[in-house]
Amino acid sequence: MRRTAALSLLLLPALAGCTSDKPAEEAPSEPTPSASVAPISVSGTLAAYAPGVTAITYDPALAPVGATMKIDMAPAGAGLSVSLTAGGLKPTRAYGAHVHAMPCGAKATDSGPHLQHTPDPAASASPPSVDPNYANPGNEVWLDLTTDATGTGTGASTTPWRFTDAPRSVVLHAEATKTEPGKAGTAGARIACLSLPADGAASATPLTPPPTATATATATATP
Ligand SMILES: [Cu+2]
Repeated sequence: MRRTAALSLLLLPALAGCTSDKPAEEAPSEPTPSASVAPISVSGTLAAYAPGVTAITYDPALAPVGATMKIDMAPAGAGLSVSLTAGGLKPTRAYGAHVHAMPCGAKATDSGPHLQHTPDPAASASPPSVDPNYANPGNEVWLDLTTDATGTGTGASTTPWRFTDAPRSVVLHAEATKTEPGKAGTAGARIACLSLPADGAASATPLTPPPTATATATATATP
């Protein structure tokens, strides 16, 4: 059976109670988060949907079969650094991309809404949140990218928070993500989807950022 996705879960030593025998290079002046967080790296090669396929194209014209998606998540201070690298897409073209709440499925809508740090109380899975107070790159993980001449592109986001609900997919959209009221967070059709493993994602779950956290949220390549 051909595997369309390779998973690698790299476990960090627990941050709490670490009895390192090497000298501290930079002693933290503030409490470190008590939860250990495992970086995860998930990659897949796009294929048509079939049961068990974890990297799916819904629009082979814009996200060809054989194109690749790779997501990396790692702790960044009290927050999270997330990056998406895609290859084999159309050249010099903008794509939207976000972390979604549900795994990819037969239908493009199966990946559910965007994960939000502070959920939009007025939103549900359908219709999704389009209020820029909630649907923004500081409250969601936006990974928009623009491909180069070879069809490769990278989008990245660093958040001062970590997920409380496990992220389960990264969705590639046909257009750059919009920010205006009523359309915020939308980015055209869902054209491809990479599922994230429940166990790996769960390890990035627990988190209460220390009150002194000063990290800022950024999203690159957004209009
Ligand atoms: Cu999305």
